[in-house]
Amino acid sequence: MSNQSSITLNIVDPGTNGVTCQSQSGCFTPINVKVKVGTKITWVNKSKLAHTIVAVQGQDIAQPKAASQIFDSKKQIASGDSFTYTVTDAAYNFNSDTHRVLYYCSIHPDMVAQLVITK
Ligand SMILES: [Cu+2]
Repeated sequence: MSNQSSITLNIVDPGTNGVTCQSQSGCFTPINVKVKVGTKITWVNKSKLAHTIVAVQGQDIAQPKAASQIFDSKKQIASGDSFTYTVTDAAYNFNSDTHRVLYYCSIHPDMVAQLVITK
């Protein structure tokens, strides 16, 4: 997947594929994706609820704090809508030891997923 120039990730309702928004592994599907700098990511909201997509400071998923300078959908993504972000060097360097960026939904903070960024 890391060599694709664009990928699509889905946001799905609880129960689909056995996942649930009540757990940290819910809704963002897949929850762990390897991407290269320059890859265009499109998240498609296939769930019935509106969500946001916001990068998280550091690796603390228990009390996620927004890192809006990395990426932030800013507004709610309604059911059927999508949000697009192209992976930057800033994201690659954000957690310089791991090159991982966590992100979450600020409306449902248990929705957490991860990008593993390569060059
Ligand atoms: Cu949400």
